[in-house]
Amino acid sequence: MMELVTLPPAFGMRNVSPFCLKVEMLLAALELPYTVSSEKDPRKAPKGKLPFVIVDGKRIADSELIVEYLDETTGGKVFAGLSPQQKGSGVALSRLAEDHLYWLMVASRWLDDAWWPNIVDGFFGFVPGVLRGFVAGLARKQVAKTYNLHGLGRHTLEEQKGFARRDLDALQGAIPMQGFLFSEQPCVFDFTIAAMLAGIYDNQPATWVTDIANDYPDLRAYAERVQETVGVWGRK
Ligand SMILES: N[C@@H](CCC(=O)N[C@@H](CS)C(=O)NCC(=O)O)C(=O)O
Repeated sequence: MMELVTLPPAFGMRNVSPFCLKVEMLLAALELPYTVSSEKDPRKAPKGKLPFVIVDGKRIADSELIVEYLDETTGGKVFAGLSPQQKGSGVALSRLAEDHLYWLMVASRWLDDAWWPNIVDGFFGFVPGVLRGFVAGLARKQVAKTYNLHGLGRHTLEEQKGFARRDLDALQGAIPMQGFLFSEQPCVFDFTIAAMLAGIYDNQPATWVTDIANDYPDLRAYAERVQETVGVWGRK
């Protein structure tokens, strides 16, 4: 049986990582037996990030590589029925969600001074009191550096908000008003986008990205539809 290793619950969410939630949704949709465990320190993961899965004693890290593994081991079930055009659009939308919108969500949690105490409690509660602020502060510096290297961190907050709006506009334009991206059932690309949106809509309290996303009720409805269909929710 596969073990999915995710972050522990935080910010009112059972599964706070969109990458972990995507894999969980896919495992449920494929009706594969799995267990979920948590690791509070991502540095202990094979590539320093979550999720990873443990299968037959082997650890596979990175949600996309896990998806590839699941496709191979189920005889192509993950991408079954998707045309090359649909796969192309799905990968492009996933990159938008996971490599761009994600970083805006991360910044809205980690780099907003008003939200920062939630990070300290939610992610660093396990660190003994005297060290907690110090360890959390070091991690925050790392996030700020990564955000800057990405490029998004070089913009004013107003400009970052503009980038978030354009990402959400693009997603809103791409998703259908009913049903799912490419067929009557959600596919892995629906899981990718819905998991990212769940993290934005359901984290408590709202971040500035949540506030912007609240202007897109169709995206919220879509994220709910995907979670309900597969029976896996990010929130508690
Ligand atoms: N490309 C990776 C991204 C995973 C990722 O960024 N996970 C975050 C949690 S949402 C993480 O573990 N961050 C810890 C860190 O970067 O130190 C995947 O698809 O699995």
